[in-house]
Amino acid sequence: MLKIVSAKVIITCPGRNFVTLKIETSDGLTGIGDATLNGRELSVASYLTDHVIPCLIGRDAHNIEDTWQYLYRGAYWRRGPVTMSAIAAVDTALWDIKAKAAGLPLYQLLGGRCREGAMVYSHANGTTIEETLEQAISYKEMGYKAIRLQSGVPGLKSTYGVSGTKLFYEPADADLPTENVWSTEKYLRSVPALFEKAREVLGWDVHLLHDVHHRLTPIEAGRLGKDLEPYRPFWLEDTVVAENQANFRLIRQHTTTPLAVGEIFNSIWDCKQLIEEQLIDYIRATVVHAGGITHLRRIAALADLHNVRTGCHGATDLSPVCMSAALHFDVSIPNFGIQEWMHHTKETDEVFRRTYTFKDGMLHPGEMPGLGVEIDEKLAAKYPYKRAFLPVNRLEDGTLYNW
Ligand code: EZ4
Ligand code: CO
Repeated sequence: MLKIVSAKVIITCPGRNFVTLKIETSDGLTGIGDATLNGRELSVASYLTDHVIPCLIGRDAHNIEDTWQYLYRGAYWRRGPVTMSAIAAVDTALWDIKAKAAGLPLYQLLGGRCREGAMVYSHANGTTIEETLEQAISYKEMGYKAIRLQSGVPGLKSTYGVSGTKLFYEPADADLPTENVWSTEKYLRSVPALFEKAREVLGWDVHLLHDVHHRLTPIEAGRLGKDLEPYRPFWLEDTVVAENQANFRLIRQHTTTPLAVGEIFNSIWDCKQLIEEQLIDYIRATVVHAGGITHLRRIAALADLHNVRTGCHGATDLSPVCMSAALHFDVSIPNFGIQEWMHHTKETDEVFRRTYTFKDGMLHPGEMPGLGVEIDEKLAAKYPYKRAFLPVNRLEDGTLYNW
């Protein structure tokens, strides 16, 4: 038995907030898991400290599935982003420990490699089409095989995905929510123009992606998908809010543009209908927000039965601990599609010493036993938590809308 003797939550803000769970065992082995929930960080920290950690002490660190069931079924209150992020942190840390105990990189315990590395996509963004494409060209030169394009919308002051600091688009940017203004009409006119120009400038040998960030109705999404078909996007992401999964039937009736969804999903039940009815092509659930490696593998297995591939969320609010876990998962499953990757700040990469590396458009998890990432607690303590909110979004007449 590998007894859990202690566990603690580490909160740090090396450019943005991260919440990390660290578990220690009787053998002196430690494991870490990402518990970051953007804009709601302290609620997961409290869930772990007040309600989970007391139950972990004395448990066998090797019994990952039983611990997962204990925290999910045993809590009576199931699902939700706070609960599932907390469970994910425990699950990831236990997989880290098990792999270290075995002396193997985690992907070996998940069945070994299905591929050399995980193809990643990066973010090109700018206030104008020209600016966005300039950035896309530089990503292509760096070797990226896939690039997400987001551009400012003429007539709108600001919009999702466009930042001041290009490489690090960081939406949780203020200690009270900032406000964006939205117009579907203006937006729908701007995106096909971006993609038309992008194919002229970038050619056809690079995958192009776009994130709508939940702002359309199903019929509007059908229209956009149709308008983009000539430019063969790799995917169109989060076209509509997915609370009502049946909404996707209407989109599917109108376009063959591949659809991706799921970065805010926290359980297999959020994607069950979308996957079983083949209403989507890529599922974007992540390790940290969807119950850890154990639960994400279950989602991927269901997806594999229905021709749905994975495309894990990988924005800056997913810590290097989550990214590392995602990469071990990505290389070990048969139905991997693509992995999102945004660069973290230099300070973040110093606090989280990671061994994953980028080469020729792919990320590689590395060969260190475990996850291959360690947190420098002393350095982490130098960056105290800073309250930060995601923006809200309003229509031009002031109506509160989806961000
Ligand atoms: O808005 O991660 O595809 N990526 C995204 C992100 C999300 C943030 C929210 O925490 O949609 O930019
Ligand atoms: Co997104």
